[in-house]
Amino acid sequence: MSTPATRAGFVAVVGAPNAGKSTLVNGLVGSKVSIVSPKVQTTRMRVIGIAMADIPDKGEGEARAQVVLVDTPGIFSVAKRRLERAMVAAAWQGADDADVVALVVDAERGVGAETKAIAERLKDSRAPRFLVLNKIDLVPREKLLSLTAELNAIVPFERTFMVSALKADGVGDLLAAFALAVPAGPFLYPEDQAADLPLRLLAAEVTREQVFLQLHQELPYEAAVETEKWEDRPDGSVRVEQTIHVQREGQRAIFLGKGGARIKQIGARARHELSQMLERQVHLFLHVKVSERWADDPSHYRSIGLDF
Ligand code: GDP
Ligand code: K
Ligand code: MG
Repeated sequence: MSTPATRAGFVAVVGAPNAGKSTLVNGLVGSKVSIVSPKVQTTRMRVIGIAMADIPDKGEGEARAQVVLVDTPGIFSVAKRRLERAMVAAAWQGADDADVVALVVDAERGVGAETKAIAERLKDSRAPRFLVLNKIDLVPREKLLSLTAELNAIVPFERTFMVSALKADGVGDLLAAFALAVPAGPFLYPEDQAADLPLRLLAAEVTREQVFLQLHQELPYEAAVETEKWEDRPDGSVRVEQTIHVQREGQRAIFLGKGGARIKQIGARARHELSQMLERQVHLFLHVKVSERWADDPSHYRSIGLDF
């Protein structure tokens, strides 16, 4: 027996608030990943779920696909200041870098201002566009057809899917289509990490946010946070170990602060934020490490979700 072929890629999930994106991602991933929305908007794409699919592979047996679902933080910001505008531009760049962009629309609500604005912007996207009409359990079929026409008049979609994320209706077909739309190639994330990867990345972002808040302009752009261990404990709590990578010994001293006061403060705030988001007790351990060349190796950006 030969090893099955593999496929892997990114699907950007975009759509107005409450369209059902999180519900859909949970359905695609198949297990309940806590999808939370941190305030931080520093990344261009954020992994929100990883779905694995078995698909027929051009008559030659089965292929396994890893579909990495990302959102693009910042797309909704009303960009007034230069930095905000830059972040929104970067968010859209993230959508363009994906292998597929899926626009999720609440079919009961129809095309509101936000959906319209996103659809307009998708005109410039190089990635293939999939339209996902969600909440079909709430609307008659005729409405779905007119909605499809209305959206396709704004920007042509390659494919249209009608699903109920809540009732898991049509979600399997959508996953199979994503799986066939991502390129052939090796998995992007180790399978044994795939389940908690979004949580690892989230935890890294939460700590990074505290670094930004507490160190102000001092140096944080050069620092990166990596979640190295994620351990679910039998009592329902989680033990998280993270490394803050800095580039010089002097930076390490700034992070630690007098008698370690600063790192303790960063850790305490990050732990608090994270346990609120996850709704469970968190034990957080932070290490500060001088990794001079760490920031030069692009594979590290992927591992921490900074950029792709
Ligand atoms: P997001 O803001 O796009 O992530 O949307 P959420 O996934 O948080 O969903 C917003 C609301 O719509 C929640 O109350 C969901 O339960 C509900 N919802 C999502 N999908 C469906 C669906 O297929 N049918 C119905 N009836 N409700 C849905
Ligand atoms: K929501
Ligand atoms: Mg959501």
